[in-house]
Amino acid sequence: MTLMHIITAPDPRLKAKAKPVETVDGDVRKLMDDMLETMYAAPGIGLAAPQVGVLQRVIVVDTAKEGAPPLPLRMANPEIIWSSDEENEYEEGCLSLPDHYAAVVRPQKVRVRFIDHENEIREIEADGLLATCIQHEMDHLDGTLFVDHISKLKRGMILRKLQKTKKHQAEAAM
Ligand code: GNR
Ligand code: NI
Repeated sequence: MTLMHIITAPDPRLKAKAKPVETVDGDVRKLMDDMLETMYAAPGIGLAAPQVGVLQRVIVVDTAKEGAPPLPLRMANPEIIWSSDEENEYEEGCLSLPDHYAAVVRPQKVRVRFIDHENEIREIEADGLLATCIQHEMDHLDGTLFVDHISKLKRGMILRKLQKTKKHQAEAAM
């Protein structure tokens, strides 16, 4: 198991489109496990491969409540094959936009098809926070961040603050 470095905005890798996985082999399985370890350590409830600099269509998610047994999900090439008309608003955060939060509206339920860690095709129906989290992670695979779903004004505020934080951190490290 290896802890990976999580990239923060602005970074061109967070805006790129990730490539489909051909087969979930040992290398992809190790990536999934390293991403889960990195996600739990952060801590976060989801992580997409581009956030650790890997431009492959791989996400991991665990929305189990604190103290409850973990429910890790490992997905390659996830696709939304159905989404509800009913919508839901959540206050979203992102490990690549640290310390910034905004309300995002998305479908309340989604049906997702993906390849699991054993290279089997699977489908699940997700609701509530799990549905939000899967959609947030899948956005990362197409270079979309939660701030791309909010007003231009709010997005600009968050991205400018992050750029400033990064500059200060770089100066402090010199
Ligand atoms: O840890 C995370 N929390 C979260 C809260 C609300 C909606 C989405 C998320 S995902 C985020 C981790 C992350 O950045 N995944 O890409
Ligand atoms: Ni994110």
